[in-house]
Amino acid sequence: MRITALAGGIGGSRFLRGLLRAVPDARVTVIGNTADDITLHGLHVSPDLDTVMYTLGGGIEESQGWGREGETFAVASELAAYGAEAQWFTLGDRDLATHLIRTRMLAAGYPLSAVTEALCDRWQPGVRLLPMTDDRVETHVVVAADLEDEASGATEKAIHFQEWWVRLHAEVPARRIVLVGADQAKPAPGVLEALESADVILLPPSNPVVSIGPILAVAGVRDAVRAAGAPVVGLSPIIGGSPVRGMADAALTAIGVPTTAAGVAELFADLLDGWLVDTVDAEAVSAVEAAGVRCAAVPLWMTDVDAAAAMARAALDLAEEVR
Ligand code: GDP
Ligand code: FO1
Ligand code: CA
Repeated sequence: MRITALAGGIGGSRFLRGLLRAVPDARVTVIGNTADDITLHGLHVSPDLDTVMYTLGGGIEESQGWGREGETFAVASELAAYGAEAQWFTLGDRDLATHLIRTRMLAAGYPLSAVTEALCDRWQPGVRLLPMTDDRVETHVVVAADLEDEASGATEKAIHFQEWWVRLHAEVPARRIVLVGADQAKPAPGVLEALESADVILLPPSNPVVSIGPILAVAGVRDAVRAAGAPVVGLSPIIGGSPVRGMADAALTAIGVPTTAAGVAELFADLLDGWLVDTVDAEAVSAVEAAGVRCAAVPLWMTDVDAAAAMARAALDLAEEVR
């Protein structure tokens, strides 16, 4: 069975780990979000691709959900001693090797897709991991200007997603979320083919606005998902009206979508054949089905790999029902 999944970081990779346990023989292609990518100290950092690669490859810091296990921070503390920015975003020593190789290969002219393949040679994640695009796409968040900016007459400013998320903990209201470059970006090699040839397309419980949203915003991708012959099944990242972890509610509020399992289903209603909500959201099933999407309620807490595997089986069962 050929499965193609769209994925952000933690939610996406924990689900994928369950999927591989549930169907070890499946050929899984993952289309990863690169709109979180940021250049720091001259290095190209791809948090979501690395989270998938480390989680599936056995190198993740499990307690945190991102970064390398057994990490040390000698370089970060030396950079801080120089007063080098950005100190709100810490790169660990082990993780730095990944960014050094990625940056060196990009500078030598390799596209991000080729670099990702080379990095995965080491980690053997058990999936084919494709960046959504080889072009630069960055999520920016428009927030109210602070006093310093107002001196120049500006009333608002756009900051990099990571600055809003990591430095400001998404506590400053987002006026708009802008996917810079998405319209011009071309899907990376293999992306459209993986959607066309899939037997099932899955939307894991990733952040709908800043993880799945940017992937679908790459020119042609949303249309390719819609046009694909395979059933498209998603899993709600919202349980009982709150994101299980992280600040997805702040991102949903910014685009005017209610933080509910049904609200997220509506955001993807043009694509979805099936949608899974948690058992506590069983009352949402009829609303989702009224929008023409087959819906079922099953436990959606990824407490361990077995729980994630059970979710993956439920998603594949739903795909069979709607096929
Ligand atoms: P990020 O890029 O690291 O933020 O990760 P993703 O975008 O892939 O996923 C983040 C989202 O995963 C969060 O917004 C949560 O809503 C969702 N999430 C995390 N853990 C769970 C879980 O156990 N169950 C469900 N249903 N969603 C989860
Ligand atoms: N998240 C943080 O909250 N603080 C950090 O210093 C930080 C560093 C970091 C380094 C590499 C990496 O791959 C991820 C890192 N993250 C950090 C996680 C992260 O960037 C965000 O949670 C995601 O991009 C949101 O999806
Ligand atoms: Ca992300």
